[in-house]
Amino acid sequence: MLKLAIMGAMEEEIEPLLANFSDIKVTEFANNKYYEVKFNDIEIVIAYSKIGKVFASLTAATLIEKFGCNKLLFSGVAGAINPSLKIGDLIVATKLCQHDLDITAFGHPFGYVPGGNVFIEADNTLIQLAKDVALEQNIDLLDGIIATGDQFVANEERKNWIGSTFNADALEMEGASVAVVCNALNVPFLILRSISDSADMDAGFSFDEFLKSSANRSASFIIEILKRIK
Ligand code: 3QA
Repeated sequence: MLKLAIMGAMEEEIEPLLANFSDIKVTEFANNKYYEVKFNDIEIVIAYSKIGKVFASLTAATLIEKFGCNKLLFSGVAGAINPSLKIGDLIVATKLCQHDLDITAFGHPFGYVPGGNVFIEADNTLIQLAKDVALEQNIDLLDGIIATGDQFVANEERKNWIGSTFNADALEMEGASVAVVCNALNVPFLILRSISDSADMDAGFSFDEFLKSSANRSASFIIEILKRIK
C-alpha cells in the first residue's frame, strides 16, 4: 500500500501543496508539524523540515520511520548552476551529492566519507514518471545533478567550483541529505526543484523575489505527479 511523503524545506514550499486539501490532520512531533491528507485513495503526509541538511534528515527519517511513508517526493526551489536553467525552470535530480562534505585532507574525494558514496541516485521509476508528466503537460524538465550543502550560495566562484567539482546543474540545502536517508531506509525518492536564483551575487534578491512563484511551480508539478503515481 502506497503511503506517500511530500516534503519541502520552507513553509513557502509546502503551503501551495496544502492549499489543495481541506481535510488535514495535524500531528506535532520533534518541534515540527506533520500534515496528513488523502488524495484520491493515496495517504499522504506533508511536512516542511526547516532549512538545511540536519533538519531535512530528521524530517525524512520521521516521515519514513514514524509515519510509515514508503515513497518520498521533495518539492522546492534551487539555485541554478547550469546556465540553461532560468528562473522558474524545473529540474529533477538524477543523483545528488553533498558539496560541503570535505575530508580531502585524507586523500578522499570531495563529498565522500567512508561508508558513504559521493552520489546517491534517485528512483528511476519516479524520474520517468516526472518526465512523462513534463511531456504530457508540455513543460521543460531538465534531469541533472543536484549538489546540496549547508550554505546559501551567493557567490559566482563557489557556484562554479560546485559545478566543476560535481558536474552539478543546480544547488540547494536539503536534497542530498534526504537522499541519504531514503537510500539507507530503502525508500524510493524524487527531488524536484524550480529555480529561484542563480547562486550568484544577486541570489539573495532573486530568491526573495521568486521564492513564492517558483515554489508554486514545483508544487503544481507535484500535484500532476500525484494524479499518476501508483
Ligand atoms: C534558502 C532555502 C534553503 O532551504 C535552500 C532555499 C535556492 N537558492 C539557493 C542558493 N543556495 C542554496 N540553496 C538555495 N533552498 C534559505 S536562505 C533564505 C531564508 O530566508 C534552495 C535554494 N543560492 C529566511 C528569512 O530570513
